Amino acid sequence: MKSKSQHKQKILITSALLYANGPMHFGHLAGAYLPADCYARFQRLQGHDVLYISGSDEYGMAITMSAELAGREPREHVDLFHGINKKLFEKLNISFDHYSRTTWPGHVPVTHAFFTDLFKAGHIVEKVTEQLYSEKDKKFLADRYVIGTCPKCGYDKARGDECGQCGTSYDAIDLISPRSRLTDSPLTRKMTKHWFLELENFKQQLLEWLDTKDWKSNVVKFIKGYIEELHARAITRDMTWGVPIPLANTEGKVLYVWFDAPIGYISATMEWAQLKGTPELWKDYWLDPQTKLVQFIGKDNIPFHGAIFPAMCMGQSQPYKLVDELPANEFYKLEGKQFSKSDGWFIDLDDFLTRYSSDQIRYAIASNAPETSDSEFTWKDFQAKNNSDLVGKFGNLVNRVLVFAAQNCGAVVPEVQDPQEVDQKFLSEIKTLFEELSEAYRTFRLRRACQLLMEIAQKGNVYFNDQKPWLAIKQGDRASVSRTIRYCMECLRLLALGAYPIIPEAAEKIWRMLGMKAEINLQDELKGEQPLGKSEILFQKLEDAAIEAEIAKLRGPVQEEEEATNLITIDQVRQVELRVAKVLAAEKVDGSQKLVKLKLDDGKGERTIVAGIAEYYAPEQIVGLSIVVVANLQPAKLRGIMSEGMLLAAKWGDKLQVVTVPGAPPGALLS
Ligand code: B3M
Ligand code: ZN
Repeated sequence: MKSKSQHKQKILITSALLYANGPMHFGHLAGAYLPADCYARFQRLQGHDVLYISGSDEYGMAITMSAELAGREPREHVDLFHGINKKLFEKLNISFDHYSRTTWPGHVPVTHAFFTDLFKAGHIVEKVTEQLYSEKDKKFLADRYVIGTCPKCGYDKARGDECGQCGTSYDAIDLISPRSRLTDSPLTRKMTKHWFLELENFKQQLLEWLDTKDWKSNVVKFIKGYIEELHARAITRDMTWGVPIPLANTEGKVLYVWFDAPIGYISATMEWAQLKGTPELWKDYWLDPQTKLVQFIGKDNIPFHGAIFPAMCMGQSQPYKLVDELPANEFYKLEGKQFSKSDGWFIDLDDFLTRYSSDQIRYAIASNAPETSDSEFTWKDFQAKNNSDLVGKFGNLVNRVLVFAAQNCGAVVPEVQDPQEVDQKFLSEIKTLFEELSEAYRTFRLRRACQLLMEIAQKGNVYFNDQKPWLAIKQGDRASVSRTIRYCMECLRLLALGAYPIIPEAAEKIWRMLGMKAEINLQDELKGEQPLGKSEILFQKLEDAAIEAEIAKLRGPVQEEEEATNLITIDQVRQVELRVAKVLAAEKVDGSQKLVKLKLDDGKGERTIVAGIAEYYAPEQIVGLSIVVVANLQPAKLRGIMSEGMLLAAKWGDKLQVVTVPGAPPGALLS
């Protein structure tokens, strides 16, 4: 992979800063971390001077809301998840040179310097404007505390800062019918003072800069459209968790998280340099036009990386690097739906990694990476990729060659005398594929890289089969055996180097099994007679039963998770009065498919309830049962009948079963 002719380049790689408000999931991994890590590993193999930086995004409402929900102070909350995510990244072999956090003290002065430069140059101005105010909570609500209808696409659950459906980013005040996410109450507009970044000042410069980029066409198009409509945006918020505003009389207000977060890339690099004992070294990356800045993000972060942060940098007195490559990935879903911790639709990575290796998930994601359109994790695909590619092609070649060599070649790398045309042809073919593979990594195409890797492995398998070394052994043709095995080992060496960006653990194992002394990064050549290391199986087959169990689990714990995020107190539980009631009579409600009217004995007298169980129970089946009702529910009229309570029933799939307590007298209290 190392090409001797090219010069050593400084490559600064960043992955979007992950909100420290929950454990990361495959969706994050697929968007901003795995592709960046593969790229970093590839460029290190190329011999470049790579610096790979990321960290936790720890301010803003994504944090305060999630902390509130969990009953923690924001500080405790981010400490917890920063730690959890940092460990997860380690387990997944994401090779950051530094993983920082925006709450480290060194982040404040550089953020202030950004603000002050922009302020002095007249790009930040103070305005008194209308903001969304909640009469109920007696405070201004912005961004994530607000939901409403997207002004662009009409999605009715759009967030206050950007639309989850079409990706447009806007100010909360632009939402149609805004409501509080906390209380669902409608919001009004009220005057308050804020500071605005006059983004239209940078419009021309941004457009000219963008013209020099040959990024994915949809990304360029999106950014262009965004720049065309650039307007001043508030960069301060009415809250206390955040970077203070470096101006007098700004109590109760802080900088908007999207103002400070991208500056976090720079402050993280400063922290890295400080920890290394060379505090000025960050400048070699951020202030040197020779450095190549590559920023990996998910598509929902395009406006800030492709327009707003570049504009912020253009307005600085120091010559900060602008992004050179912006590999923005589409969404990676889970079995067809977006990963969402709050909706309980996710896979616990920590738990996942107790049963599967990081290489297995890295390969599954890379081979199905959301590069040009959304893609998804499915358990079936995970199993298929593991069994057919990692076990069937890749692992199979490694194993058969090394086991054969251990048994028949004295457990060393065979020396070759006079290679034949077929051997040389094989080597040249896999080298060509290997060049293509390098090109795929260079151009951010991990799906293609996985295909090429498997093509190389398959070429190796075919060559081994065709050369039949097991027959040559029987015929006493040692020279042929040595040639075949040596060329297979050359193939394994290339496979290890080629696989290293995606499945580094397996690659390093192959390296050791080949008996290489130096680390894989040094890309040693094989030497004849070099003793092989101990060989081991790289990947295990995943059985159907195990995968079926995983799929079943995905549906199960989802509900548990949902409940866990909405914990209530024992007092709240006690407010609900559950009582046994005996069904005296039941009849279908006229004109309704679903409703049944029940006459009950609740221990004190008779009451009527209307329940949606007609599709599951015939009226006569339910008469005589001792059911459970919520006895203190406010009465409500259903189809003109006053319903005084509701019954409890379990619903799953297309089944429904009413909860009964056989033998309990009417009126008995449940607790
Ligand atoms: N934390 C948004 C997100 O997770 C944000 C990225 C910041 S990058 C400077 O989508
Ligand atoms: Zn929208």
